[in-house]
Amino acid sequence: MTTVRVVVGGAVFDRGRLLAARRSAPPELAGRWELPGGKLEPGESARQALVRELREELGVEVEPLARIDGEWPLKPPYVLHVWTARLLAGEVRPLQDHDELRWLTPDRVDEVDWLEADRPAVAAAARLLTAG
Ligand code: DCM
Repeated sequence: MTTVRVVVGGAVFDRGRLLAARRSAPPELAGRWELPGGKLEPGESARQALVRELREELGVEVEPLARIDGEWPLKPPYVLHVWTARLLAGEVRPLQDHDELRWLTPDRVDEVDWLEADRPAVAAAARLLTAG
């Protein structure tokens, strides 16, 4: 029996915009856009993993806010969970795994080529931003 393993992605909000990150690796995902994040390590909560991953990948501190309902399949045994998060301090920089970052207003989230798994959560995040 295989237990699913969680990858946590962050819908990072700042001043009414959503952060999109373009992957630089692996080759089959490079150039596609995602909600940045990564795999939970043993003993870690989703909130802890998100804080750690965004510190490593983007050099910023975030505060996870709430989970977006749903769970989306990735390459087995992984599933994607998404949390909204607020930028606490600093400027995002692509330190690891990404080669471009973009802040998108909710009416413009469709302008980048999101990984399939991320699309429902991106749409939900855009609705949250629009609702204010
Ligand atoms: N992944 C994804 N969407 C995200 C984060 C990750 O589809 N927002 C996928 C890409 C990889 C896997 O999850 O196949 C593991 O991600 P990573 O390589 O960043 O640990």
